[in-house]
Amino acid sequence: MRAQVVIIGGGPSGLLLGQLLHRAGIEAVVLERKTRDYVLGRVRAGVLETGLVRLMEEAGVVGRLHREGFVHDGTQIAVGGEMFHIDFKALTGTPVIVYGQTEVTRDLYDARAVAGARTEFEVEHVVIHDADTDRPYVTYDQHGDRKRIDCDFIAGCDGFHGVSRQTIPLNVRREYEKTYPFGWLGVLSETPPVHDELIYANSDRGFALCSMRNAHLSRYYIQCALSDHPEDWTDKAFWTELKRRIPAEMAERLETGPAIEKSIAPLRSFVTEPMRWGRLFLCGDAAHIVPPTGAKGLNTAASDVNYLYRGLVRYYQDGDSEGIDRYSEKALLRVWKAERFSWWFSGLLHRYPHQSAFDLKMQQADLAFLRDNESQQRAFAENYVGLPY
Ligand code: RFL
Ligand code: PHB
Repeated sequence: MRAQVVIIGGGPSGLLLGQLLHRAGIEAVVLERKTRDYVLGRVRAGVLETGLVRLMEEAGVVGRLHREGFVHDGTQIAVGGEMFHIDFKALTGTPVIVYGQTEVTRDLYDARAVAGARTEFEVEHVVIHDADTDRPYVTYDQHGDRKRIDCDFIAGCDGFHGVSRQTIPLNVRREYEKTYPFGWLGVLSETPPVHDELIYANSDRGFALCSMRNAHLSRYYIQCALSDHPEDWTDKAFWTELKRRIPAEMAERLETGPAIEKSIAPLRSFVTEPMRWGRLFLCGDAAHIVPPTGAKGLNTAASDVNYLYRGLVRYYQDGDSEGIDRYSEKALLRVWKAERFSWWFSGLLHRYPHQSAFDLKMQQADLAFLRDNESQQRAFAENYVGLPY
């Protein structure tokens, strides 16, 4: 079998790229290791930059997002008992949209089904062959059969644990990594959000985040030890700890309820360079990871998709390979800025095991500068709403 592009991974990067290419008349097959329901069951990001929303518009998949997504003109930062507001709209003219990654993925799967585009689920042992030649192909097992797809290009959208990045030889690939000495314990609950904006909280007991999915569904996180397990945390213990980390006024207002999902994610910063090897292009978590502070993971995946999609369209429509030749360079320039912002914002809000009294003073001064200085707030807002593509 043949396709113009084989996309490995049916997460948000792979699906968005597939839908954009489909609209441009470029045929792409998506290979996904899990089932559709499994992919849709993963609770992850919740804040979309307008760049991602525009790509969803271009992909023709934006109806529900505009109806059900919440426009957020700013965010709250809590320090001890106090809160201050950063007004994205006033500082940058741009808001962000709160709409779950699960919903983005569901909309893209639905659009793929309507378009009749091919998605192969439950594929195993995906192997990329001859990516450094003009005739690459991909093999995989599905329900006991070994299959092969010949193609022009391969998009590695298979996340951090996928096969695509590993296919790039070690003497070509350079990896940069930082791990953090804590994780985030996340809870989803069918309760109204405590505030109409997100609250990022720095407290003596560690970081907390109050987020949401809609008017009846809240998402909360607290910094936890890497050795913790979700089962160690009863709902009661979670709510008690969250309340201690947010301003008293918010703690009083917080409505608690049973957790309908509870999970722990470790925090990591990671980048691989280059993001292209021959006819293989890496997109999203396959190439880079950010800590979730600042909600850049999904959004940075989308900016990669933007560059690759435009590069492929230029190649197929005009025979011009400049876009794909410069893909890695352009994507990485923006990736590193998102890495810097997520790393800085994580450092601003968390408690670290060996933080000295001096380190704490630096954190407090950094927070006070953000609270009091409009230029700093503007720089923050520009990064949060998303740097231009
Ligand atoms: P994904 O979403 O990991 O999707 C990759 C897809 O590839 C499939 N796959 C394979 N398919 C075929 N063959 C193989 N060999 C394969 N190996 C893997 C997988 O099953 C999967 O369906 O990557 P993508 O599309 O690049 O999207 C990136 C985003 O998902 C990611 O950046 C964010 O979700 C990161 N992230 C968060 N970002 C935020 O902005 N805010 C958050 O609150 C947030 N929470 C999270 C997160 C990531 C998490 N992970 C990865 C553990 C919470 C968690 C738990
Ligand atoms: C979320 O709603 O899951 C969320 C929001 C903002 C973040 C991270 C996660 O920075």
